[in-house]
Amino acid sequence: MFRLILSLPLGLLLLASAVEIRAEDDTRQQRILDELQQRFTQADTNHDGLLSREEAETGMPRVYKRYDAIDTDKKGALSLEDITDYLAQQRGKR
Ligand SMILES: [Ca+2]
Repeated sequence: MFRLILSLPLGLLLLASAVEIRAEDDTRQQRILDELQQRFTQADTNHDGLLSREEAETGMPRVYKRYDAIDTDKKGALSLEDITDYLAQQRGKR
């Protein structure tokens, strides 16, 4: 087994570890997304699938603070997608 690892081209090894890191990243991201979904559902007290400003203030204060920035089309209600889009956009800026 050890000999097999040694005989693997270095490039392949690097690629394998890169893929592994990538997979860990995806898992982490999925966990964040799951948690976000859960918090969104809890915060959406009238269950219309949208977060009003009032619902955000009570249930997701961090979203509330950035409400205007997230609510790009100014409809006064945020979908989970609005929030994830915003987060993705923020991540892209860094
Ligand atoms: Ca709602």
